Amino acid sequence: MAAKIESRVTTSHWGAFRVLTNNNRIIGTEPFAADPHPSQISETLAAAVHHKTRVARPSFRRGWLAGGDRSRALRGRDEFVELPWDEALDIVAAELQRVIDEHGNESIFGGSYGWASAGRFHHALSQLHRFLNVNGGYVSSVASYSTAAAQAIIPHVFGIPFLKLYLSVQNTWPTIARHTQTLVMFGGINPKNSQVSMGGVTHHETDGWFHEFDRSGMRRINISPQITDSPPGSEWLAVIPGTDTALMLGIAHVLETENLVEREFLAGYTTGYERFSRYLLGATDGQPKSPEWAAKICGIDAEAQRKLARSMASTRTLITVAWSLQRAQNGEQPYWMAATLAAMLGQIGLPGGGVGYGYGAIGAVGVAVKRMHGLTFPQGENPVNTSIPVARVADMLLNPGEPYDFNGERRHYADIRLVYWCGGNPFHHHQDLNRLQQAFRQPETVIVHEPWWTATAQRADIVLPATTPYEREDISRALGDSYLFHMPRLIDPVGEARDDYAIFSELADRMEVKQAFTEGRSSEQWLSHMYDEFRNDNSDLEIDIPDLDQLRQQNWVDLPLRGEQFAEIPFAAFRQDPEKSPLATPSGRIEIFSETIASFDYAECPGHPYWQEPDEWLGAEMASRYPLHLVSPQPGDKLHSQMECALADEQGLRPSAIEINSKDAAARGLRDADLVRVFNDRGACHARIHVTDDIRSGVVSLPTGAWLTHNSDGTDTQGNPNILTRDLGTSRIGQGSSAHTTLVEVALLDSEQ
Ligand SMILES: Nc1nc2c(c(=O)[nH]1)N[C@H]1C(S)=C(S)[C@@H](COP(=O)(O)OP(=O)(O)OC[C@H]3O[C@@H](n4cnc5c(=O)[nH]c(N)nc54)[C@H](O)[C@@H]3O)O[C@H]1N2
Ligand SMILES: Nc1nc2c(c(=O)[nH]1)N[C@H]1C(S)=C(S)[C@@H](COP(=O)(O)OP(=O)(O)OC[C@H]3O[C@@H](n4cnc5c(=O)[nH]c(N)nc54)[C@H](O)[C@@H]3O)O[C@H]1N2
Ligand SMILES: [Mo]
Repeated sequence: MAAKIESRVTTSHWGAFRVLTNNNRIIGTEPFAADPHPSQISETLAAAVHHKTRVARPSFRRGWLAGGDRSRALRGRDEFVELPWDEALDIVAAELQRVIDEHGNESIFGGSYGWASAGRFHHALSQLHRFLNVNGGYVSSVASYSTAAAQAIIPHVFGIPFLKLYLSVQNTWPTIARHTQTLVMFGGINPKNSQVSMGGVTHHETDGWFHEFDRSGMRRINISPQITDSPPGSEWLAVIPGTDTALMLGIAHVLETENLVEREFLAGYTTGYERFSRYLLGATDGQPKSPEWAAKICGIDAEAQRKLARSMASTRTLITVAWSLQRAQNGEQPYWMAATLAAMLGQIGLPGGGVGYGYGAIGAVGVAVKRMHGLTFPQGENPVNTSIPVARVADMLLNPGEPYDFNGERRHYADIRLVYWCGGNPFHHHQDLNRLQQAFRQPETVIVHEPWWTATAQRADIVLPATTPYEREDISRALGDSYLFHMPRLIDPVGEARDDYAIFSELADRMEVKQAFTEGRSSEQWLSHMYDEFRNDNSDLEIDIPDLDQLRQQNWVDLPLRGEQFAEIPFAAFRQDPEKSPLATPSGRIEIFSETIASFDYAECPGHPYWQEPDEWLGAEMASRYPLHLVSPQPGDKLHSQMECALADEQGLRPSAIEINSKDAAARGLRDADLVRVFNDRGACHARIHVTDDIRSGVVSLPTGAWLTHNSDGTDTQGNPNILTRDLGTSRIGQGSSAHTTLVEVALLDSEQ
């Protein structure tokens, strides 16, 4: 009997869509009608959910089961043995208990960074954290791969946590459309990226706003190695990667020497400009940061800098900075320098002026929306208070007990014996993956919950099959979005997959902490509980939030929370009266010089914004061997490495395409679609050449997201840029990922390689 086709709406980090099911299978998807620019990412959903790379049953690495030193060196090369769930859970519970008893909870790493899925209850990281918390805690991680350097520097400068600043203290799209005359975009504003947002984005608006900007006659300057980082209609200044701070200093020098600086603003609202300007003018180091000086570094000619500086000073100007700029060595500096430049222009606190961070990076930035209290699954308290900056994971595993510096603190790495990962794919996301592979061979046990045999699952000892969001009921509510979604269970779990919550409940039972973990609630009871709390917490908003049964019936609701009436002008109160509404910095002002940072005594970050040559850039000595700068942006056709299996099946899509300028291609005898080897001293991967003049000469671009697959000589055959990137903290301030600081060479692939 052919069952009839059913169609329900669900949501995801890339937005809502309709899912067609038949006979317990997903057979296709359709766009969500109310979305003006729906994402194409879900087109691969049916293929991915039922893909042969789904983890079917609990799987154990053979060498690990054999005991002894557990042949750790075989991780990633060994076979897996499948076991029934009950036996598997017994083994996992016993192993966790053993490690806790023998080495204590400080030997468990549960940071488990990753985007997991959009539903709020079945959020894999929250589930893992709660489970480890009721078992005595774990070593955690702080900040994110996305914005770690920004999260460290912004509070020193503005006295506001970066997450709050980028979501709530920025000009919104309607204000920008109405007031901004010059939009200066460092790293562009790319609708390809704002396709996604943590927890979802239902209205994809970025393209629409750029049409609006066209109508208002706004002048837009895209300062980026790739013209495609901004929608068409912008001027392009093709900056050399990693040199934006020098360019900003060049512009600042013009403002200062041509007396275009708003001195009153600097005097009333900032601290430390005098000390910074001594550096700017060369009094401290004998080197004025003139446009001529900057031009030699950043590749943008001095006259263009002068013209830009003058027009920034004479019009309402918004400086925007992409998150990518701080994912680089000394990535704190362009963020601080952009704030300083905006302060010199004196437009902070005026509508459509000042500085903004991360427009286009995710859909939630710039949306005029009334904020609500969130919908969260409580993680409980972590009795262990040791954490690492998130991107220092390989450093930690390779250097137990060793000291490191972080934002003014001296810390020590824990001695990790067991790694537990749920909802992330470090063998896609971390830098220098050959080094990570070494690091992952250190602990005694690596446990992963995953729906798919990702690069990380393949390198674990124990892999427990997790459901995808389409196989369980959930609720979603995202920051910056006005929608609430019920996410129905659309199909039964694939293979023997179980929900993370079900897995942890069973483990908690075996470890005698079931009551503490579940509080006696089933998944359904947790959903009602969380949802009731959410409604209560938001009762003061005086809007109609349906009850859970109504939401189940309706599938979704658009709450009256979005619109121009919710647009607030950032720093308006501070501008109005800096005495009455001071910033939460030590001085109460915007800190162009920070005594706090100066007191850390870090050579790479004195007390003011500062240009320092990165170790790898086109001006480095190393560029004689590796003359191409690699940028590794987010992939346009998917979210990170999710559903990669379905794309990898498509003809001609793997290895991934690397963009190269036509001059650089010609110099190497490369033509479109050629297969190449991309390499440096850290590793090599294959890629497919895409020749274009949309990228600056000297720069190549290879997006993230391929599942690392080593061939016999250690080359990645899929095109994952992280086999090439460098695993070094941005600086001792942020200790973030510095993926964009990477030099490589590209050569035609010989048939033997
Ligand atoms: N070179 C370079 N590297 C980068 C970046 C860069 O710009 N350049 N960007 C970095 C940034 S900003 C980020 S955020 C990271 C992203 O890196 P990740 O967040 O690690 O990437 P994802 O592919 O989203 O990984 C999520 C994983 O969770 C799994 N998953 C989904 N739902 C569930 C679930 O319910 N349960 C369980 N157990 N698992 C689930 C998915 O299958 C997937 O494997 O990459 C970083 N890496
Ligand atoms: N479709 C899709 N969208 C995504 C994601 C995804 O996986 N897929 N991931 C999301 C996540 S987790 C994050 S954190 C955001 C990240 O958002 P961003 O950090 O803004 O995005 P990226 O794509 O890493 O980089 C944007 C551009 O920065 C430019 N760039 C690199 N280095 C430099 C530099 O030194 N100077 C200048 N001026 N430009 C430079 C590159 O040309 C690159 O294309 O994207 C989010 N959006
Ligand atoms: Mo990110």
